[in-house]
Amino acid sequence: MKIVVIIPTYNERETISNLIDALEEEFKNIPNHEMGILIVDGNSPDGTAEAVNQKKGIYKNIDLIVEKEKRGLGMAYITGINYAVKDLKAGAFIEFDGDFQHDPKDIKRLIAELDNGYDYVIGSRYVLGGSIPQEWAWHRKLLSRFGSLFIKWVLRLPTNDNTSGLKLSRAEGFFEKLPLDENRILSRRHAYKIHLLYEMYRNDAKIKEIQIKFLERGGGASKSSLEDIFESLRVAFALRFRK
Ligand SMILES: Nc1nc2c(ncn2[C@@H]2O[C@H](COP(=O)(O)OP(=O)(O)O)[C@@H](O)[C@H]2O)c(=O)[nH]1
Ligand SMILES: [Mg+2]
Repeated sequence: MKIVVIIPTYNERETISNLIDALEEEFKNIPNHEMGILIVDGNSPDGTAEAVNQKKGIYKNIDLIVEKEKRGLGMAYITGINYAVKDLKAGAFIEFDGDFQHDPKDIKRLIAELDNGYDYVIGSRYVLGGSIPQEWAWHRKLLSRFGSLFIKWVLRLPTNDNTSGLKLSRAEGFFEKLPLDENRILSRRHAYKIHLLYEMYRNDAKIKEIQIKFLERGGGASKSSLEDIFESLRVAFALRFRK
């Protein structure tokens, strides 16, 4: 199957080249699938796209979309998912961060569960063996843990990590059912994740959570903010109480 790793970037020049090298190395351990990388860059002023273009000269399985401007994480993924499935003919796609917080070695573990028949594989920080960065301040750890629990409770979800950014989705049978345009997605930013998770669940995807260690950033700075926490609550309630 063709599987595309989608990576949104905004000012990730410090990490993106090493990340691409690490992913390409890992792909060698996945001989039964055709692997590709799709970077969706929000027109980063730091030259992230140039760094990606250099790697495009070395590896033949990299695509790059440069958006007109930074439009939010959700919009970057929507652009990437549509391109991966419609243009690159991906049978599955993986959401993956561009800052090394996700471990390239987890890719083959996600794919192993796809091969086992699962439709939606979540890299989970909140199942046995999973973790968040030790360096995080206590209030950040608490917010992340209770945020996931709260979303689980509001939406009656079976899953434990409901804001994880690392996941694999099977396209066939699900792509057409997902709200993958700016008029239907309930958040253009980080909270888009909750909406897609909920739709996969509602559409009876076979879901599997596998433990991951969420790492500290490899460099650069986070783009998420307090606003994203409020948006997550808004999206959860909007889904719960929609007609
Ligand atoms: N294209 C694009 N990428 C983004 C945007 N916001 C965040 N990203 C990228 O998405 C990934 C996850 O974002 P990050 O800020 O690390 O979120 P955090 O891990 O929740 O703090 C990183 O690779 C970011 O560079 C955006 O608005 N547009
Ligand atoms: Mg990050």
